[in-house]
Amino acid sequence: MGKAKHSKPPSADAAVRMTTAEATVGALIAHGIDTVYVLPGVHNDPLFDALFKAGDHIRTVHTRHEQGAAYLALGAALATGKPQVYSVVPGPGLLNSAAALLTAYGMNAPVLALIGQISQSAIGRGLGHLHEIRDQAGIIARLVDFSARIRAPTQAAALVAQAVRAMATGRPGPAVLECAIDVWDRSALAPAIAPVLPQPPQPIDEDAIRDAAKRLAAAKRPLIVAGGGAQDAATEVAELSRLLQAPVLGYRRGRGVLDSRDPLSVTLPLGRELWGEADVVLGVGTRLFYGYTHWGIDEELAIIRIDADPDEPERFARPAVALIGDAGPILRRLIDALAAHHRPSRRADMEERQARMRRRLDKLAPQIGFLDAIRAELPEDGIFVDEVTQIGFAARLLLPVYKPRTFLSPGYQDNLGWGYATALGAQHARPDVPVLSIAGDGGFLFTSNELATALHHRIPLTVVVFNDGAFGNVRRTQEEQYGNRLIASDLTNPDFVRYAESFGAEAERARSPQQLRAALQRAFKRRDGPTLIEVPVAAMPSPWEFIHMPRVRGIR
Ligand SMILES: Cc1ncc(C[n+]2csc(CCOP(=O)(O)OP(=O)(O)O)c2C)c(N)n1
Ligand SMILES: [Mg+2]
Repeated sequence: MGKAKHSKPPSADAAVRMTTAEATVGALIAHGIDTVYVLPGVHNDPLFDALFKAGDHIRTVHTRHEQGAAYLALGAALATGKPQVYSVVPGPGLLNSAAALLTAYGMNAPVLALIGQISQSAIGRGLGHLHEIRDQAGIIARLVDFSARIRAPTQAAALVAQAVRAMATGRPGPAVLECAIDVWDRSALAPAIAPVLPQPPQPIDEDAIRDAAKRLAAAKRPLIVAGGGAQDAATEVAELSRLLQAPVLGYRRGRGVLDSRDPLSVTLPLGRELWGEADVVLGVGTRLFYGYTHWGIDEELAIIRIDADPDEPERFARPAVALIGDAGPILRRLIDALAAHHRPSRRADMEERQARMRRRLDKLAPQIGFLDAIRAELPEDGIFVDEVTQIGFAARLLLPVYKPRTFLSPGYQDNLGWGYATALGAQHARPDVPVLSIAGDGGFLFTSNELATALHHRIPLTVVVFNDGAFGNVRRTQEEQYGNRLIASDLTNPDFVRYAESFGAEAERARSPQQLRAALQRAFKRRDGPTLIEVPVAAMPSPWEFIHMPRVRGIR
């Protein structure tokens, strides 16, 4: 798109004269960053010029709102597991992107934000410069664990390297680099290639491995709980689960760690039932939030935690054993220590339990009909992007998920409206597989303006909008718990098909699961642009009895 096609990659030779912006872009490229999701503005003009000059070595994808830029980066990070970058102007640009940054923090997603600043000498003086915001660095420091301001060209490469390393060290998560409007184009002799900092070594606590292995070997009813931190340790989780015949509970961010077709793979509410019976729970990359806060623990239950964040295991209560570091290598050590272990198959028992629970969940029949249509058409490695909507809540419980990183769910922020733009980023970063975004009529309009981005950058994302004419979740609560005093929950919607078509997208309406299947078939064949499918729906049965469930064991 008008970019220089033959500019050279930054050379590995000695220092050359370059601007802060050029050094930053060179460092991003050296760290394997191939895309920057952006919304430009005067504070960052030199950065954009450096991106232009970098030619094909880095793509620039501009969105229609800063929240879109940040969500696209988040979606790309979640779909690939690799660091992703977005850039926006300071003040309102930063704040517009902040909900996505907050979500990236909650999901431990490696999203690097490059945020502009007013001129270096004016920062903190309250003079009223364009986009000035009081204590921007302080606001940022509340949102992410690693942040810094680039104050000179010679600092740029090293700070990018530090930010990228910080995003992958300990608890992973987002990072922010600020740079002042007058620093971006300051030039100096700077190292041409940023040093990629090695990850610090992660020694594994062998005593803790022995202790954990002993407890797991002796456990009569072990349960594994997998969270977002287990997504890259799926092979090891599956192996350990097989060895111990231990069910694996994955909900929201833990879906897809163990293939749903394995009878040991469970979601809620079966996970709660198993939690109630367990004598040892192994939490892998999860806060164990539901277990600790809803279902309860007692003296018969020993908890073993594997977590990248050394502070995490003791947040609720001290576990029996804590193993700190990457889940994969730690699980591998546990598997080695348990190699001689053999247990009778739990298949028959688990199949019986799954069938029994499924009969209860059949109460969600309208949602299941649509989920079945989706699963039938979305390929095994296709990516499903969840939303805070009835089909999403049901998907977390019921959609079969076959592979890690194919079910993207917003974690504990559960922020309405994240879905469409996040899915766009996932689809942009993974053009090789279809990505399906679902949304309610409420959530979709939060980022539906990014349909223009999908068209502009030819991102072949499919979205299904389930339209009940309401913030349905809120309305149902008002009906059931507040004497039907309905307030602020009815919606006036556009004609979604004509709306999407007006952007140039393909769009159609599907009125049944059968029609949805046929529409999805057509949509997934299209690889040159976006599709919207509107599904008009009635109010749906509540999923909450399967999500917020009472205590199953003792007082904490
Ligand atoms: C950022 C944010 N704002 C508000 C909410 C509260 N909230 C949860 S569900 C919901 C309504 C969702 O409506 P819609 O997207 O149409 O889905 P439906 O429940 O109708 O299927 C709202 C407002 C939220 N979770 N996140
Ligand atoms: Mg709705």
